[in-house]
Amino acid sequence: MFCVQCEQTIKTPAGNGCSYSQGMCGKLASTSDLQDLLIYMLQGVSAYAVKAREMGIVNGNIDTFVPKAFFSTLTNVNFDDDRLIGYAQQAQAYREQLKTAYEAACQEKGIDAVVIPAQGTLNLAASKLEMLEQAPVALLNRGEVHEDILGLRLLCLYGLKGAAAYMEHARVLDQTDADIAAEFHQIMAFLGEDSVDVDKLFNTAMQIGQLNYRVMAMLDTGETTAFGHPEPTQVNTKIVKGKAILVSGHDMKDLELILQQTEGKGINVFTHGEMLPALAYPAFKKYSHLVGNFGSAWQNQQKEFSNFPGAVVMTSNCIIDPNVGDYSDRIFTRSIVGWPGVSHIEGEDFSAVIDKALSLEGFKYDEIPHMITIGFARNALMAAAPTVVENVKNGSIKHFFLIGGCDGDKAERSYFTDLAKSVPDDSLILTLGCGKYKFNKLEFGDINGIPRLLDVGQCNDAYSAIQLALALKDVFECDINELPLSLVLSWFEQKAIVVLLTLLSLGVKNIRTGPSAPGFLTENLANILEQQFGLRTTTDVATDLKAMMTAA
Ligand code: FS2
Ligand code: SF4
Repeated sequence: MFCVQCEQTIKTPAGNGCSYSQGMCGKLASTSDLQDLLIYMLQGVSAYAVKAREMGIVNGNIDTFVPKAFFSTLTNVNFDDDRLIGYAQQAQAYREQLKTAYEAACQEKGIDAVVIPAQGTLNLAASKLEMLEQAPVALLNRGEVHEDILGLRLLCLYGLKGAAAYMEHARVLDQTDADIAAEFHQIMAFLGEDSVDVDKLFNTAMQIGQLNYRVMAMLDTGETTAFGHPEPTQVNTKIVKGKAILVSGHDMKDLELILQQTEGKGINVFTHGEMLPALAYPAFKKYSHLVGNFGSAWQNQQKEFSNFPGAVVMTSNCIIDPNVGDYSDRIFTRSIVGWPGVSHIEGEDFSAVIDKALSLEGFKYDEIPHMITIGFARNALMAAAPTVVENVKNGSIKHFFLIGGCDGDKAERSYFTDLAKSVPDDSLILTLGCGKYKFNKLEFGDINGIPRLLDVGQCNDAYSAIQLALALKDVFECDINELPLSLVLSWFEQKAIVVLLTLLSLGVKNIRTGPSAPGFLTENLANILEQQFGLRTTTDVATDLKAMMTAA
């Protein structure tokens, strides 16, 4: 086992990465090895997808499958070995399908077909035990490789995982793009070649950032087309009496299906974690039984789900061991999410969830509501932009902070709460991702009617924040890095990595990330990123705040 993709990875003096019998997230060595084997097989599919495209052969199902299956290897997504094996077997079948079609097309045109080695030829063994014996060939730290090269390869691979996840979120909303799929396959295949070319790997990291910008735009189109543009909305964060379903993750299509199927059934639906922003979309406002948000970010789910007297649906990341909190019989997984022994729902029928919720007690009383305001995505930000600009010009707003990303359970993450509380009163705070739960229930007041805390949405809604920054840059006729804007990103998993790559590829400088540097970034790589982009790790609030305000 070797996995170093998330913030909670095991760091040792001998080298970083979870590499024993189990990762810090609970991922077993066997699951990790199967995930690496799956990635290896997917790289074989992509390599043949690239070759097939050269012959004019494009297969939409395969274009969809590869990022979706890749998504299952992100942190806290799929811990179910049988499902991972199923994806790997499907990958092999798709690879052979593409290979056959490609070779036939070559023969027809009288050209020699290229034979893809390694990922293009490995055949999966019949049993899980034998597959695990094959796995060393696919380990991400395979071979003798300089740590900087390995770090760069992992930066690319983990970044591409984040982009793959957003591709799948967009695909669920009927948004696909053949050019994006082609580029995705090309990068996936390249990463399978174990390149030692530093420049090429570095450029690929930037290419992944650019690709993800287009993916996030596509996802934004999917969400706003399906559900309208988020509007500033007051959301109750306290419990409401009655039977209950809790919907977590990023997939709002699932939330819609659940709301439709629970209408008139006497069940209240709550959002959790990254589903909170859904409450701001016009399409969901017609459902009076969508009553608010319950709980906070993913790392608190074992305690919060234990206290939730209803059914829970995980539509995407982040899931952690449901057996710890003793709710494994009332949690359901969807899409690429998996936990062994937990009910998984395929298709569009949520009656198992509804039946479970009806069989449970539900909340016995109402709590006094506590309202928070959300819904400052692209359109709402743009609508507010003229007033914001006026307030910048008259000196009422002096600085913007983007404090967002992932949440996590390390104590050092109080940094983000302290930072939000400490920014000067004449500053606005934009936030996004589940990192917002570190401060989104606090009162920040307003500046001449503009709320000081603007919740932009899910982690992928970084796209909206980028649109605001680009609009402000145009209004003030300056470079994006000359705006009085400081970005502080809390990172945990691979979606945050790709959002960071997107920002870097757009030329955004001086971003701070925390609470610690990724385990796969060596000192050399961190230095290069600091020199080229001013990228640095957070230190302490007072020092960072002073530096950010001085730089403005
Ligand atoms: Fe939070 Fe987890 Fe959004 Fe990340 S719910 S850390 O996957 O994607 O952010
Ligand atoms: Fe370790 Fe994170 Fe990988 Fe889990 S996802 S095995 S905690 S690095």
